[in-house]
Amino acid sequence: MKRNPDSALNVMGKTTYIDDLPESTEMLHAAIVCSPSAHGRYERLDTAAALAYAPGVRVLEASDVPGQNELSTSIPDEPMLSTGEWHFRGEVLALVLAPSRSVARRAAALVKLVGREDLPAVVDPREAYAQGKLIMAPRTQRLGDPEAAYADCDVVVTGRVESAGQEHVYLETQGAVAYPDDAGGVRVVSSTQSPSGVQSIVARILGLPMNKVEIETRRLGGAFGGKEDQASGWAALAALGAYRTGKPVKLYLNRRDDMTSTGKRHPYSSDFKIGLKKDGTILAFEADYYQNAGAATDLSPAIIPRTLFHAANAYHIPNVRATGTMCRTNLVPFTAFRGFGGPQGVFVIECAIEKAARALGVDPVKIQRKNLLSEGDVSHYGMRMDDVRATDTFSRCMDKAKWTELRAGIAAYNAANAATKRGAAAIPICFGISFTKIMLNQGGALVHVYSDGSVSVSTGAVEMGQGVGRKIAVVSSRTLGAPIDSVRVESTRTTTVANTVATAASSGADINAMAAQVACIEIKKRLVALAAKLRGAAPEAVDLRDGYVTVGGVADGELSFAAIVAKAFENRVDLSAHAFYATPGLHYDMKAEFGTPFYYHVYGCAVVTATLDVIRGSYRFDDAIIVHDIAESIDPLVDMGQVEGAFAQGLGWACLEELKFDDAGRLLADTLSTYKLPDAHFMPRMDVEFFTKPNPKVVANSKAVGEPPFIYGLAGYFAVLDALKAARPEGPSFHDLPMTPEKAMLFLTGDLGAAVKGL
Ligand code: LUZ
Ligand code: MOS
Repeated sequence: MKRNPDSALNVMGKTTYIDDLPESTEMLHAAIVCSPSAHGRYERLDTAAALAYAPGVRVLEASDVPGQNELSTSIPDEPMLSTGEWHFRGEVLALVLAPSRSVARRAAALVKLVGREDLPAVVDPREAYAQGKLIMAPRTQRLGDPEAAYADCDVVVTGRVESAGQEHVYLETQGAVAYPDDAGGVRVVSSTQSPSGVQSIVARILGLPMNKVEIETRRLGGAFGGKEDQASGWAALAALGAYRTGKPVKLYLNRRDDMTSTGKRHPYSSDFKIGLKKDGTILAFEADYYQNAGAATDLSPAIIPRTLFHAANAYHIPNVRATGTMCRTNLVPFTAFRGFGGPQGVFVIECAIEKAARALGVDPVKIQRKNLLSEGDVSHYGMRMDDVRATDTFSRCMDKAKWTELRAGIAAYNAANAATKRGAAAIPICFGISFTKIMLNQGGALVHVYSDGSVSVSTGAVEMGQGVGRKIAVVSSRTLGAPIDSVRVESTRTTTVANTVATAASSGADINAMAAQVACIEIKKRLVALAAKLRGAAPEAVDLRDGYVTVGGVADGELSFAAIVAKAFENRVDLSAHAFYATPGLHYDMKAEFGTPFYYHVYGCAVVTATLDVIRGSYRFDDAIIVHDIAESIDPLVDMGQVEGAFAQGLGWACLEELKFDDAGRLLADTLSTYKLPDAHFMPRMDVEFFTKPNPKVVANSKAVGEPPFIYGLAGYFAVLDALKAARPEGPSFHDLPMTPEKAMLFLTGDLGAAVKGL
């Protein structure tokens, strides 16, 4: 298999992003004026000093918005430009335009707030809950009767779980360039996962019909969910600038502005109660998730149900209650991030199992194995689980890790060593594939075959380094029988494929490669019919494969793909096709919280081992063994990159990255020198094996890959916790992610109580 040609460009630094687009001399550069605290108001802005700073400076405020000054796609609570009250630190109050970026930034620093008054701020979700500050009413999913089931349990354990947020740290920060057009519209090149989403927001802000707004997305330097919803504001600000000045406007955040003003993974604070039989069978589980939604609705109402759907992870539990509450605080509006609330949900049940295992005096793996989903189980949201791969992947992973010997080896090591301790943990996964909002599970494609046999494929998919373009090219090439090198996947534009959804929910390839395939099948049918006519053969005997027409299975050397295409053009055959795909079989009753919200699930298991320095609290990860349910891989190198990258990002969230806000709502880790990311030294040796049973539901028998393996990172948390318990068996279970060396040390010295809530 050839390599994805994008990889070479990425590795050599030759890929171009928005900031690499050629700039014209008339282009204006934008800088933002941000709110100075978590909550407050002002009477007006004093822009005199900014305007006087240099010729050509302009300041745009809410009153300059010709349309509706609103970014939200649900509850209207997120003005693009503040109208006098701000609700989080980093909210945009004004846009400053200038002939150069540095002038714009310096002028922005001169904008003053007149009549500033700070107001009380809430940063803690439970406090917001106590004050009744909710985004929407809580949601609850139930199965059976947990309250009644506890009576039949031998052990019942309760606990509290904290998980911190996570910064996306996409390599390319948020940005856009907007160009006015002579018909009163705009064209915007945006770093977004959702060009159509940006199109509708820009149209709303400018008060234009959508056909006067074109969005183009070439490729992104990463997104991870951060540009699913939150690219719109930056694109709309640039568009407003272009609309008001008649000049192209570039808005590109620097890293600190990006870290301050854009949403991240939601922090959660949760309570659980779990009841088990002595043999480890889980009879009942309850959880209350307090989601720190931040200051605006954003995607929180879509993220909460995914937390609930993943409340039981890969386990069948007969009695479940899971309640999710979206708490409104004065932090930046939190948003989509790889896993979309799922990892936060999985962490809670895994903490409950860890604590229950302690109470029962057994290895958590015993409880995990005992309760894995089986074929035909009905989940707590009413979905009948089929093609279940929980036990297959779990057992394979345990075998590869030689779990029994591993445990015995660790016990022997820990008995012989006082200064270092080893630990190990496993995490099975079961991740639902489909947008939880059913409407979003649709996509389109437009395929042109040019008269020389080269192929142009457009879809709604956005390439963000994840390789979706490669997968679409492979599927299109295979379907058409055209050589892979003749297929070009185009930039994503609202004028080629309309009304698309964000490339998100791991479904980019599932939806868009499928749509491309449908379009390619249509074109191929026409080419095959023509070839059959030319060769006097029955159409059933004719095919197009590996660059040639075949008749009766034999390649026709004179009818290469390009040759039959040339003939088609001569014969006035349409060489273009548009197609549409909508994921079948999805339905969900939001009132009853019951249905089939997912097309299928992705399974897998990870085992991680760690060695802890008992004096310092520092640790290193030794090995990660992963068995991942990839089904038939469209491109194994792309998929391997996704699994390894997701695991690294998950391990960073679970152990290393500390998104720390102070009590006044100020982000303390707002640069890459204070926010620590995983690097090659942090990562363990990785042994990733693909579980390759085909998935006939999806294009090329494949499975979605982007998000599920993120959750494997949680195994790192529990591996370190396992080592900590070996060092200090009388210490409490503590469930407060990330497991930083600082927390590990406080645990070892017995001083954790002050640092961890709910101990
Ligand atoms: N976005 C979304 C997502 O709107 N709905 C989802 O279910 C989802 N899941 C994962 C990532 N993004
Ligand atoms: Mo998303 S968290 O952009 O799939």
